Amino acid sequence: MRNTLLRRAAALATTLGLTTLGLLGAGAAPAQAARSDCPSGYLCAWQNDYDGPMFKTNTSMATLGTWDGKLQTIFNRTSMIACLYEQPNHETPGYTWVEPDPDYATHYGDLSTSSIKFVRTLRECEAEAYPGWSATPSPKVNGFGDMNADRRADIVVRDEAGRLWFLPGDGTGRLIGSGGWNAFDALVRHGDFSRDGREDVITREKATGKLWLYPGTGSGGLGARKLIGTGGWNSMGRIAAFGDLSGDGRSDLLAVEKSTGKLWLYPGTTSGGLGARKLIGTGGWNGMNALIGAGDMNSDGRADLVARERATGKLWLYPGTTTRTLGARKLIGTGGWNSMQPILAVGDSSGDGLPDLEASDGMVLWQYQGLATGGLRKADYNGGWWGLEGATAF
Ligand SMILES: [Ca+2]
Ligand SMILES: [Ca+2]
Ligand SMILES: [Ca+2]
Repeated sequence: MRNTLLRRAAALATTLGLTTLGLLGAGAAPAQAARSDCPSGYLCAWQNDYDGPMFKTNTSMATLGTWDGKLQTIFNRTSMIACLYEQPNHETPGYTWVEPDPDYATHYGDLSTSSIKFVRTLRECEAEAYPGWSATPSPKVNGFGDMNADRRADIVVRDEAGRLWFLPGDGTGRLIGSGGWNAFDALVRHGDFSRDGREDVITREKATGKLWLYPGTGSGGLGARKLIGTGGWNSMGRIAAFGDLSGDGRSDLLAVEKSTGKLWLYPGTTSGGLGARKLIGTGGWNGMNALIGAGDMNSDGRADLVARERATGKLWLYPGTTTRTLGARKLIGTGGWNSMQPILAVGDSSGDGLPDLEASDGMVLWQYQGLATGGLRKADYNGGWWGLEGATAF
């Protein structure tokens, strides 16, 4: 009651233009004192405009008790997105959300909130942080794109909050990186750089231009990282972990040089590092806005590259050759591919032993079945892919 009276005095003082504490007297609260009562790290709410008792919580709540249906003015001083559900137990449909904001509250008119959940990414108000992903087991053991040797093609997703998720292809997901992965502006995999028979992940650190190798553990997780590029990798545009093009049984990395549009091959070495680079594309590669290590798409035993042409939206297959270069390109997508994001090459998801491509139209992930000739056939629906604009999949 005392607080309420002080607030009314403060509000009156504001109306009268008497806004200094001195005029109000010692201990008096300034106007809108109730808002400042909301501690950092909490979501606070009032039934009216900062008037009356204040609700506060810093944990998700399945029911709100006496506050059920009474949260009108919301002040989210947590670091999380608050999902506000019309039903108890975070049931949908019927929810809205309030982004974290240390300074400003949000007003709602007739919202009837009955439960609250705090999440890191908006998608989690009604789904998992990661997309659904289902792959048919391949006849090939330890095939391209299979990080945990269960014959299913796997996907790794970095969510908007910087967490890393492993998707084994059975519809589930598992957290393999608890945070900080937003420090990287390139995340690629495919190929075994650490020479233990398991597929690895390579990342480029945005702030330093360093290149890191995260060795796959064989169960979908990643081991202790190793520095494989001490700096300067920011001068490269797109990079792609590719498979073995140099023909020595080790995996190689491809990178496009921003200033020249040249495509370079960085061969993997016996020590798990990268050797002296070799020019394999003399120019024009800045015109490609996706570079995808796709595995052996044309069934000749050598790893191939898929690239998307920015100007046309076409998808091209660049076959690996016996001379350790890229051969004459072949058109495998006649257009429209610029609207697909991401385009993923994660191995054989259709179960016929041939590598496939996956591409999202922003709502669902479509399977483009790889044909033995290197071509593609739009085949199947592979999972929901909405609300992931801020995510990176590879
Ligand atoms: Ca797998
Ligand atoms: Ca090939
Ligand atoms: Ca296939």
